[in-house]
Amino acid sequence: MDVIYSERHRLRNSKTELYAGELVPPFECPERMDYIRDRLLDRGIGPLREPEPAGLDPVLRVHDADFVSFLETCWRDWKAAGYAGEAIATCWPSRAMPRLVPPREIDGRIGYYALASETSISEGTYEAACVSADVAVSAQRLISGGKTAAFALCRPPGHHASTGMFGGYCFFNNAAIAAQGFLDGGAERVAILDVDFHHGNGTQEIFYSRNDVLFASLHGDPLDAFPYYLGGADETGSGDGEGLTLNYPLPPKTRFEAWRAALADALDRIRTYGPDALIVSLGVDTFKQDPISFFLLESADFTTYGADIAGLGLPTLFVMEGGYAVEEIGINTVNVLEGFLGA
Ligand code: SP5
Ligand code: ZN
Repeated sequence: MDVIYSERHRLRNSKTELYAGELVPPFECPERMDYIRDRLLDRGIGPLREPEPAGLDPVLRVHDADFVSFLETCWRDWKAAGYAGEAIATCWPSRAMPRLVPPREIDGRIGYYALASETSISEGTYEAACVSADVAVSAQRLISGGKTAAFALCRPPGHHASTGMFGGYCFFNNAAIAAQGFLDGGAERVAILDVDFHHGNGTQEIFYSRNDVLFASLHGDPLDAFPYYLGGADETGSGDGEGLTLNYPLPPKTRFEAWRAALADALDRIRTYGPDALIVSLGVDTFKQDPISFFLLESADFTTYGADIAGLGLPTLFVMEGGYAVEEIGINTVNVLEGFLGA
């Protein structure tokens, strides 16, 4: 399976994450990619190819221009304000003050565009986010050109990023950009299956009222897990998109048997929808030892569900999302691909 990868993900090298009331080294760190790349090479999955620069056009098909421009200038403006640390949002338009006008001042601007405060912006963040989008677009174009599968080894991840918000370690929604790329390349319908532990709130928001993309997500119940304020089973899409958003919130300590039953339902719904291509938002933070999640999948389970996904028989683009038990992230990610290839 072709893998698209760029070393330039290292440009995303934030030193701080606001976690448990402290600034700690981010869970979403460059070393994650080293474990995955090394495991791909060990298992002979490849070749690894560099992305082609695609420019901002594919990004702007999904994201608001003012949001993209905020990400481009955030770090410069933060430094210009004379602040010592990385850029962190501390104030938002919340329920009681929903004035949706982007402020001029940088603290107000970053809060306007942030969905959470754990994700610091620092030197190189925007550039890395652009390369990550390029990785997704290059992999999508391989499949549009006739390949049956590809792995976009994206970093930073994307599924929490909505049309105009970053957070949850995400800036541009790589899976959504790829989905739009398939449609712009002639596909009529695309399905996105999000198996990351966290709900893909950004992807859901982007396609919520559209009938050309089905979005299905298995995740920790938002009453118990980040991103908390989206991802309920009662969110099913609106307007033309009614019935095309499918959420499977699952409780703490969910084991593979229950998780796999939800996956089987999602796969049935995707089969019925009849998409031209499938995108898998591939987070492996469902692993039992993930430091910030609460499902109990074992390494062998990843192989099993990779084969389940292959059962759809669709052209399939895997897009890397989360997964933070860094020692095992390579094994679990590659197990999904091997399960898929071996089925
Ligand atoms: C792409 C992705 O997986 N993003 C995840 C972002 C999660 N950020 C918030 C982490 C908060 C962790 N809280 C854990 C509580 C454990 N008791
Ligand atoms: Zn996640």
